Amino acid sequence: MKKIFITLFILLVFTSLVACSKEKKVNDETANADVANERQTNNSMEEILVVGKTGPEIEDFIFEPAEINLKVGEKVKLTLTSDDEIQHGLRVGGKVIQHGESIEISFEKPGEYFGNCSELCGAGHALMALKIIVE
Ligand SMILES: [Cu+2]
Repeated sequence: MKKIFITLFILLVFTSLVACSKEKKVNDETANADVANERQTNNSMEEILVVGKTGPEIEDFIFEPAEINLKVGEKVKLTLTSDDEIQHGLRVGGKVIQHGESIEISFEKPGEYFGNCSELCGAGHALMALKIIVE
């Protein structure tokens, strides 16, 4: 029984460290993000639906897509959605959006940027990451 608690504690510490290290990689200075209402539309801008998902296993906690490829300066609209009863949030580019909200985002420098879930949604919460590769 004691081993189970020790194992769970180590797992909790590990997942927290993973989440913290991913958060630090977000470069707020190069991200140009504007939170926009979902009802606002811009026909010339691609909209990417980011779906928050959970499941019985820790690795089932994901954003879909988990990876987005952008060109330097390319502006896209990310909209967060989920069928889960529990709330997710998406923290990206120094901003946070909730279910049904959108953010317009672009990056001025190539690199890898990370978003993560901003709502404590369950056991795999810390592993929910959105990777944005800018070339
Ligand atoms: Cu979460």
